[in-house]
Amino acid sequence: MSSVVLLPATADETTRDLLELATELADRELRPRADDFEARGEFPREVVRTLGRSGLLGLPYSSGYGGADQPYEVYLQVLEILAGRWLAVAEAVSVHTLACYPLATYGTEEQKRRWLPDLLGGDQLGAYCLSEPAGGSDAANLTTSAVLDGDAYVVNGTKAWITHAGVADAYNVFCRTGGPGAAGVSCLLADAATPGVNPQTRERTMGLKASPVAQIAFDGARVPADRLLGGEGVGFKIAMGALDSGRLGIAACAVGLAQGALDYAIEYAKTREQFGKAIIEFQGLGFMLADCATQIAAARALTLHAARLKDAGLPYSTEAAQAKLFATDTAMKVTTDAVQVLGGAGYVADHPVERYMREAKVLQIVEGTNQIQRMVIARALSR
Ligand code: COS
Repeated sequence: MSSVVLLPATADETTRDLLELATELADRELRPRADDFEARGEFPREVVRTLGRSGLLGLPYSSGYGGADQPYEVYLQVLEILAGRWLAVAEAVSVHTLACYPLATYGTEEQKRRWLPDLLGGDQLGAYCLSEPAGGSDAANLTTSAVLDGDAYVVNGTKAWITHAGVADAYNVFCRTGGPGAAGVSCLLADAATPGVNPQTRERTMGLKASPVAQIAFDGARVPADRLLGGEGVGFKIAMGALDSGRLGIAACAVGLAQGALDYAIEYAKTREQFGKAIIEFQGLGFMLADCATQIAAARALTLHAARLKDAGLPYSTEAAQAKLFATDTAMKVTTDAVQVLGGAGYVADHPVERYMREAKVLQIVEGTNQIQRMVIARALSR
C-alpha cells in the first residue's frame, strides 16, 4: 500500500532516515498488532515505549532535554505514517506531545531538567486535563480548584475525557487558582502517583478502543507548588498554545487515517470484480476515489502549511484550526466512502475500514470540536 510523504524542501539525510525509521517501525510494530489490541481494548504501552526508545516521542522538542530538534513539519509526517497503520498509537504520540508542551514551553530550566527527559524518552507518559464534565468547549470557565497550602496546591474537582487516564505518569491539570475566567487559570504538572489523583472507570468509546479515556477525580490531591508551570494565571494561555500545536497533530492523524482508508479501498476495488471487471473501472467508484485522493492531498497541504508557519515562528492559530477542521472532516468523509467502496464487506470487522470510520468520528470532536475551530477562524476573520 502506498503512503504519501511530502519531505520538506530542505530535507536532509537525517530527516529521510527518520521517516524511513517511522515507516519501518509502523509496519513492524503497529500494523500487525492493531486489530488484536483494538478488539481487546488494551493500551499498547510497550509499543509506545518502543517509539520513545527510537526517539519518536520527543521529535519537535529540544535535544538538550532528550528531544530531536525536528521541525514540526517533520513530526507531523511521522504522525501521519503512524496513523496510517494504527490511529490509537498515533493519537497517543500526539496527546503525549501535547502534554509535553506546557513543560517544554513554560517550564523553568530546573523543571525541564527534572521532568522533560523522562517524558521525551518515553519512560513516562503524559496526559492533558482541561475539559470537565460541565464544560469542554468553554474552557475558560473550568471549575477545578487549586488552593495553595504551605508548599503544595490542594486540588479538587473532576476532569473529563482524559486520554491516557490511568496509564499516564504525569497529568497537566488546568485549574483555578484565581478569580473567574481565563485570567484565574493555572497549570500544574501532577505526578499520577499523587494520593487523591483518582482515574475513574474507562469510557466505553465508539472507536479507539485501545486508547483509555476516563474522568480523573482530584480529591484533595496535594501537588507540590514547584510543579506549577508558567506562574499563576498563565494556565489558559498555556492551554491554548498547547492546543494550537495539538490541533495540528490531530490534523496529521486524520490525514494518515484517511490515507490508510483510501489505500485499502483502492486495493479492494482493484481486485473485486463485478459484471466481469474490477469495480475500480466503474466511473462511479473511480470518481469517488479521485475525490478522496484530492481531499486528502488538500488536507495534507493545509496541515503542512500551518506547520511551516509554526516552524518559521509566525502566528498559526487560525491555520491550525483550518487544518484540524478540514483534515478531520476529510477523514470522516473518506473513511465513510471507503466503507461504501467495500459494500457489505466494508460493514463487517473482517476489514479494517469500519474501524477507521468509527475512529474518524472522534477526530472531529477532540482538541476542540469542529464548531470551535470554526469559531476560532471566524473570530480571526472579524478582527
Ligand atoms: N494562544 C495564546 N493565547 C490565547 C489563544 C491562543 N491560541 N487563544 C486565546 N488566548 C488568550 C487570549 O488572548 C486571551 O488573553 P487576554 O485576556 O490576555 O487577552 C485569553 O486567552 C482568553 O481568550 P478568549 O477571550 O478568546 O477566550 P474564550 O473564553 O472566548 O475561549 C476558545 C476561546 C473558544 C477558542 C477556547 O475556549 C477554546 O479553544 N475552547 C475549546 C477548548 C478545547 O479545545 N477543548 C478540548 C479539550 S482539550 S483535549
